[in-house]
Amino acid sequence: MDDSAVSADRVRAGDARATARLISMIEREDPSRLAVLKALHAYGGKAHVVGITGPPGAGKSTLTDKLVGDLRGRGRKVAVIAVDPSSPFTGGAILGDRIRMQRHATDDGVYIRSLATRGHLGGLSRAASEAVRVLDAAGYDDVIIETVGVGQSEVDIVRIADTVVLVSVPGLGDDIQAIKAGVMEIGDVFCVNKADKDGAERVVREIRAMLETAVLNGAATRFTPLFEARSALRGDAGNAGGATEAVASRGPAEQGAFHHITAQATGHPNLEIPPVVKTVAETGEGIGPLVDEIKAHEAALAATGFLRSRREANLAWELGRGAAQRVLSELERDESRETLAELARSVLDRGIDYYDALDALEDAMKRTQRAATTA
Ligand SMILES: Nc1nc2c(ncn2[C@@H]2O[C@H](COP(=O)(O)OP(=O)(O)OP(=O)(O)O)[C@@H](O)[C@H]2O)c(=O)[nH]1
Ligand SMILES: [Mg+2]
Repeated sequence: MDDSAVSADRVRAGDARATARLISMIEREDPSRLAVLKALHAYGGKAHVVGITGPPGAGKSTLTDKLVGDLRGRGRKVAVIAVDPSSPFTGGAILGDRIRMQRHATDDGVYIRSLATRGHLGGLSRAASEAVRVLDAAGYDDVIIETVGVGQSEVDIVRIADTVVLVSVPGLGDDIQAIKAGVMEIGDVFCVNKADKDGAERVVREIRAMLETAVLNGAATRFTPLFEARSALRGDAGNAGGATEAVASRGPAEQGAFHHITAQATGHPNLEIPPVVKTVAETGEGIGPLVDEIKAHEAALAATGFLRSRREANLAWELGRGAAQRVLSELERDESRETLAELARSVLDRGIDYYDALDALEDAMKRTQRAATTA
């Protein structure tokens, strides 16, 4: 098959080769991908997009492999995108992932793919968004994106995923603490993997304590708006009620699976924090409960209407970034460079000031744009 044979129909019909080709076109920014992406647009928006992120070697790929197995058992079609910004095409990690996930290779309800780009800034993030849209339109019920790194990762998983699973492990040492405190705010579901190792219970306690503190301080976390939307739905004050309300007296059904009460660190018996799940990815221990929490989060997003709000905010952000990239590539054109140099000379010669130069540049770009649209 060559690229010209790649069509929306083929992708939607579950043709894995067409899907693979299309994602390769996305990786190398082939302009001919756009027609196919546009034709797929109408069919998207159904998949649950799950981000798996955490420090290198935390067991994200092993975990993802087990998640795939569990979700398949629930009758869902699953796609996985493994993003590796550091090792384009040749990375050992990617090879490892392929081998690790090989057992799904013959299952046509599973699609696994690593993603890399030639690496100008923002390229990988754009590619990841586009690949997610393709797999969504191709009919995968769950699209899992694995990204290495926490916070500083080039692919902003927080902007792509409906549900972010933040993976931690015991034994990372104290230097990771400072990083952890910040990244705690990006997770929806927290996973402590390698629970077979010493110190797992301590990591669980630390994470819960950090989450409790964040909630009590009214920190702007990723999960705060969902918690608020849910307590509004229930008609109570949730955590905003000073965490003193008798949440614990509600039955499990009312609380929902995604409802956690803890008194551990702070002594507030009814404080609600996100789930913290212990797993041993290698043996599959804890995977069922982890999937339950991921799915409960999806259900909570849907029930509160917050799924739509989150997607709207993400898309608005992505549109802004796309627009900025268009401006940047416009500025790279020879004509633009010449205009920039001319303006720079005028500023140096004290002809105009820096701000006049910026205004003049904006005008020049608008003129080019108008010329382009009327041409
Ligand atoms: N003891 C133990 N080892 C595990 C567990 N899960 C994964 N590992 C091991 O940890 C190592 C790293 O696992 P990966 O799944 O490749 O980790 P990763 O987070 O995907 O790594 P990168 O993608 O390179 O960041 C491998 O040797 C796994 O076998 C676990 O639950 N317990
Ligand atoms: Mg990995």
